[in-house]
Amino acid sequence: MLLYDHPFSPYGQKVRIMLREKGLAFTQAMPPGVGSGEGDDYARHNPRMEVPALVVDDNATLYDSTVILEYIEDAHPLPAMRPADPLQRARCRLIEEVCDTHYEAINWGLGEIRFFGRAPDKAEALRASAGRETAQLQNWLEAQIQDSGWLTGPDFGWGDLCAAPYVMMSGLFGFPPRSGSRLEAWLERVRARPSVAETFAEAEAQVEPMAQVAAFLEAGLFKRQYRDHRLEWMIRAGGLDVVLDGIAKDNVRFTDLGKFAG
Ligand SMILES: N[C@@H](CCC(=O)N[C@@H](CS)C(=O)NCC(=O)O)C(=O)O
Repeated sequence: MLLYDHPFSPYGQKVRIMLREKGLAFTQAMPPGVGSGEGDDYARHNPRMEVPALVVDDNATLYDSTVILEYIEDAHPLPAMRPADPLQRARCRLIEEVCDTHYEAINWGLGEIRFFGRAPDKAEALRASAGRETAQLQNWLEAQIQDSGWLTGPDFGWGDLCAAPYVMMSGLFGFPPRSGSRLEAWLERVRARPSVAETFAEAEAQVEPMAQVAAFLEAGLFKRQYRDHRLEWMIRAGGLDVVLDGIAKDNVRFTDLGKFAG
């Protein structure tokens, strides 16, 4: 299998952790022009112009990390990442949904400030908002930890692999779980798994290269994807000007349904 991905993408990390947990071989590639929203060849794989996308065979590419995880679990059921119990299965979906939407948007906003250099005059206020909300979601996640020490069942599984990238990335932005908390202990347990350690190492190695992306944005090589929860976060945190400025400079993008038309 070929996985179009970027090491820093939390959605890509979810997929890589699951593939590694199941011992499935895959190769990784970055789509040409990643971050620009352009590239006809890649649009055939993923009209949303996002990573991850999993090329299953010559005729089938799947995109959206949730869809990809479901496919991997269906096609390669063992070892099972989702427990059999219906309520636990629903909790897997719930944790994944909250993390992919509300949690991801905060880390993405922090990336806009730190790496892409948006709104230097507002950076402090935006960071304060992100820190407050990160703590709220980390409290919520901590309350989901079960007696087993994992999020969704007796063993490491779906909920853990979906939440882990977001909590790890909070740490990269200076908002790790509270010292001595159960969430901090959970993150250490998760990090001890080889699948997670390898995936986190790939993401952490990107922090230094990310220092260059503000210049790439300035040079017009990137158009940042201001979609759904990300857009809401930026506005909610007080960054409406960031959105308007990005539209004026043509360095933000929204979903282009024309890419679905082929
Ligand atoms: N719902 C999608 C979201 C994927 C997504 O937003 N990926 C980001 C990277 S984290 C992306 O590729 N954005 C496009 C861009 O940066 O140009 C999923 O779960 O896979």
